[in-house]
Amino acid sequence: MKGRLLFHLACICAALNAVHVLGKRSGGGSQSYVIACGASRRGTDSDGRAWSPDSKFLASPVADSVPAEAQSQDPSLPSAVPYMSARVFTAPASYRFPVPPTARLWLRLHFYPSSYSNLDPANSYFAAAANEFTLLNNFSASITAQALTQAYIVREFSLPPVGSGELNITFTPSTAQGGAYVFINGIEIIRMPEIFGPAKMVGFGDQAVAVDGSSLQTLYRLNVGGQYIPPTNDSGLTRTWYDDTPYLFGAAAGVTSQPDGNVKIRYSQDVPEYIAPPDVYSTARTMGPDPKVNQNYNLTWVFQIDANFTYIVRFHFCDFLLGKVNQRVFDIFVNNQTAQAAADVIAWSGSEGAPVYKDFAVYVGDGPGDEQLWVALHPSVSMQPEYYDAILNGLEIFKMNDSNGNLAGPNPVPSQMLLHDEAEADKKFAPSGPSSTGQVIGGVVGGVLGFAVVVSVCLLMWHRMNGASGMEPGVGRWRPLHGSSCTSTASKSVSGKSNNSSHLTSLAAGLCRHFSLFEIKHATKNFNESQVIGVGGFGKVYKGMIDGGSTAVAIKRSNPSSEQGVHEFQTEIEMLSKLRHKHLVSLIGFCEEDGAMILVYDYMANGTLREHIYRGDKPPLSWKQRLEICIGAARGLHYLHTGAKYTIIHRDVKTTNILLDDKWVAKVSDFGLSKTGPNINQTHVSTVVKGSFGYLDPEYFRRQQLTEKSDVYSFGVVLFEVLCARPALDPSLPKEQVSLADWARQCHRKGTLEDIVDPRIEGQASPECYRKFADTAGKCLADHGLDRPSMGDVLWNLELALQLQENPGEAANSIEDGDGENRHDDRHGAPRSTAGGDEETVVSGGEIHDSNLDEVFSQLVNPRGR
Ligand SMILES: *[C@@H]1O[C@H](CO)[C@@H](O)[C@H](O)[C@H]1NC(C)=O
Ligand SMILES: *[C@@H]1O[C@H](CO)[C@@H](O)[C@H](O)[C@H]1NC(C)=O
Ligand SMILES: *[C@@H]1O[C@H](CO)[C@@H](O)[C@H](O)[C@H]1NC(C)=O
Ligand SMILES: *[C@@H]1O[C@H](CO)[C@@H](O)[C@H](O)[C@H]1NC(C)=O
Ligand SMILES: *[C@@H]1O[C@H](CO)[C@@H](O)[C@H](O)[C@H]1NC(C)=O
Ligand SMILES: *[C@@H]1O[C@H](CO)[C@@H](O)[C@H](O)[C@H]1NC(C)=O
Ligand SMILES: *[C@@H]1O[C@H](CO)[C@@H](O)[C@H](O)[C@H]1NC(C)=O
Ligand SMILES: *[C@@H]1O[C@H](CO)[C@@H](O)[C@H](O)[C@H]1NC(C)=O
Ligand SMILES: *[C@@H]1O[C@H](CO)[C@@H](O)[C@H](O)[C@H]1NC(C)=O
Ligand SMILES: *[C@@H]1O[C@H](CO)[C@@H](O)[C@H](O)[C@H]1NC(C)=O
Ligand SMILES: CC(=O)N[C@H]1CO[C@H](CO)[C@@H](O)[C@@H]1O
Repeated sequence: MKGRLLFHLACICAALNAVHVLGKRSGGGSQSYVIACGASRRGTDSDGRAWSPDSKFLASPVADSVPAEAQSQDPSLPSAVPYMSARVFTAPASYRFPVPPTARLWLRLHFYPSSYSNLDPANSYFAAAANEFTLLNNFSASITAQALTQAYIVREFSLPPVGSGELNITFTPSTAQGGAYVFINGIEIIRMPEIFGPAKMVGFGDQAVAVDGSSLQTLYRLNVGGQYIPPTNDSGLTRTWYDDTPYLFGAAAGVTSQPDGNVKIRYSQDVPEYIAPPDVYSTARTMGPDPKVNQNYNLTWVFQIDANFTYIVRFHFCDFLLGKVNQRVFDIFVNNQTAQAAADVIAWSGSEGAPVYKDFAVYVGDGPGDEQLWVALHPSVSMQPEYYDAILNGLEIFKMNDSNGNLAGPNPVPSQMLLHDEAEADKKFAPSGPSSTGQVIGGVVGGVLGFAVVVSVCLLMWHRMNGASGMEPGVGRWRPLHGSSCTSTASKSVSGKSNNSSHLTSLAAGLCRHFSLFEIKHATKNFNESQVIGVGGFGKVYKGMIDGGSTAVAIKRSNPSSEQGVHEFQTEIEMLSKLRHKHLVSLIGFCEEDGAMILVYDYMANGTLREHIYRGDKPPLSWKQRLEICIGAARGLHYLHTGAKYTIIHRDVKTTNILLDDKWVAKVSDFGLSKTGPNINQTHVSTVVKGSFGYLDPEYFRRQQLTEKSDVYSFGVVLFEVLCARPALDPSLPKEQVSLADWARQCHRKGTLEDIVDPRIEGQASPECYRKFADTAGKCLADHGLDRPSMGDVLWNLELALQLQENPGEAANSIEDGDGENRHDDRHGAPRSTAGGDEETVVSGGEIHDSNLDEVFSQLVNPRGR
């Protein structure tokens, strides 16, 4: 099914492992269950944690249950276990687990909506109950995952002690929907200490709500002012803590702080370590240094929640900066009511570095605006503290079961825009009624992570392509960007809810993630120079950490004033969102708030190819590594030229646009200058000359006619750069050597090329391999595009070179056979004797903007007059 297949084309976002599980320190022991449903044998997940098969816990007899395998594996799944197997029920069915009768339990349910046994995930609606508690009702994992733009969902519940010692988890397909069925991928049952006590009811004086007999669902768990904490770093309860920034309201975000050096968090009997790990208490958000500013604003977080439930809001505090009473006193508001006046952390905890937590309960009814929970802090001016400031270290929000023992809320409503995009691509999801509010309730993992948006790339692209008649590049295909409507809080962008973005947003948001400017600033430490990893014509590239510091990304920020930048920004989003290939850099998302034009990419740990060849203090790459990198880059370019519906010409192939990931896989980047190539009736695209000096195809330069052979030329320069370890243009050298392209070609012709080969790889290349490589590079630099090989030919020859390197004798004969005749790919094997066919084309009147151009041009165009 197309939709499923395309699922995999979705942005490859963070391979965030939200589902690390039981920490080694957990006291769970034999009373914990970690079950992979539908699995036939024990399996291990990516953390090395063992998941057992579920069959022996099924309450027999279960005639209507089948184990099933997911038909496809989404790239953002943290691990095949437990998500790739499932148990499917078409009738009510139960699991039974013997449990300790006096202990509170975590129950985590894992769902990966995919096609099991050819069933459509969109038809799966079901209820889940744990003994007398209803956990889920009319639950659609598919809709929920879609709304949260996640591939999989984890729901975390905390159940009160089960007196009978037997936990009965029952799944029931919804009868309201025809053909409904249940699927479940994983179940965890983990013993936990009783961490809940009575919680003060906000707005009811000292009245408290007892939590002991109730079940709770974790909605949010934040390490305020700090970073993502994986379950393995939790203090034994395998919880996941997230960064709070997506939930901050408004522009006033306060400041984050950490203790100087190693302040030891002093746990006590009242606040033992399992309440929250040291990482939570040792980072905080405060309001900032200016008392006047602080008096005039509230430090505020906003959360999406379900109406008609009571919520427990747990505040974690630990002051490691101030140590005296009445230095920092503040009021705590929950849903605009005073939950606590004159909170003084030191007065509560007794000393600096001692943690303390406070629980408040609030009932959220069914009025307008009641799907939100507001949490705010403000200095207690009336107490006249030494500093007008507030502090918060951690925040947890739990939903309590209602008086019927129910915890289930409605399915979230995916944004209309997403639905529209998806419906166009694949009629799989029917829009589910009107929605303006769209309550997006994350599970504990849920609301927090913005995963790959699961939409169809290709059909969308088709629509666009079909809509764009003719192939005049860049004309009328994009409307100008507006300063953008994206002034919403970051949480909206995380849940993919903004519904009125510019044209670009609505197209591209369906394809990848939309970041708020705030998220980007947070990720880059407010565009701190220390984060800069590159500078290009487009602007600066920063390294950033997103998703609470768990994922490294490269953030490219354009210069907002440049008109050309806007166009290239659009081009790049358009190009990249259509293209997915192992050897092309993946776009994760973008931000276009407040005129900012920011692109977020996969972070390439090993930087540019150039810095590994020269101009870097990196250890030199071996010959074979270089060859493999060239092959990877050639593959990426070959895909650009032939893999998409239209030829795409990169136009700026160079060693700084070939990036290397942590496994040394080469990825072509920077599509800002790309153009779609000529259609069948044209042989070239006329255009203003762009590109980088030293790599520019002289034919393109002369005639301003762009063909994919211009990329081949530039790639030839790259090949020589790799071989000789010197820049494409080096003005410090004698005149005839300035241009690598000219010099290398000359040397190659004279047979002296070996003299300029990088001495650090001397002796590493077999003679046959070296010759093949040099010949291929030389051919790429042919004066006339038609005399140059296609990218497919280049790729093939480089692969041959690699073979010759590895098996010098064996492949020798196949060279001559293979080279000229045996291979012709359909589009590029055209006989080369048809040269001259494009002579009649008129040179277009593109202007050359660069004032230095003539000077450089004279260096570039060689005197032999090609
Ligand atoms: C489990 O609970 C369901 C629903 O509450 C009930 O129908 C079923 O009989 C129970 N099964 C066992 C084995 O207790
Ligand atoms: C988890 O803990 C380990 C060991 O203390 C530490 O090296 C690692 O950085 C921590 N990871 C995170 C995400 O905090
Ligand atoms: C909340 O409860 C009221 C009264 O029982 C009911 O009318 C309303 O439909 C409920 N709202 C939701 C969202 O369940
Ligand atoms: C709290 O107040 C803000 C405005 O200050 C308002 O927008 C919001 O809806 C209020 N929240 C609740 C839950 O009443
Ligand atoms: C802070 O929030 C409270 C409760 O919503 C509100 O009464 C107060 O006016 C707010 N203060 C500021 C400065 O916004
Ligand atoms: C949650 O359910 C239990 C058992 O049905 C019940 O005793 C308790 O009062 C419920 N909690 C709330 C807050 O209604
Ligand atoms: C079940 O959920 C779907 C999707 O949210 C909704 O359209 C439908 O009305 C719900 N059915 C019932 C019986 O609540
Ligand atoms: C979406 O649009 C509706 C009106 O069409 C508006 O009421 C709502 O606030 C918008 N939501 C967002 C997040 O912009
Ligand atoms: C979206 O924004 C545009 C201009 O910013 C406005 O004219 C239009 O009414 C908005 N649409 C909705 C549904 O809010
Ligand atoms: C190519 O030219 C032919 C004849 O002029 C025309 O019918 C056809 O539509 C053109 N194809 C494209 C892709 O422009
Ligand atoms: C030179 C360099 O940055 N090398 C890194 C390439 O990537 C691997 C894996 O991340 C690192 O271990 C190297 O240090």
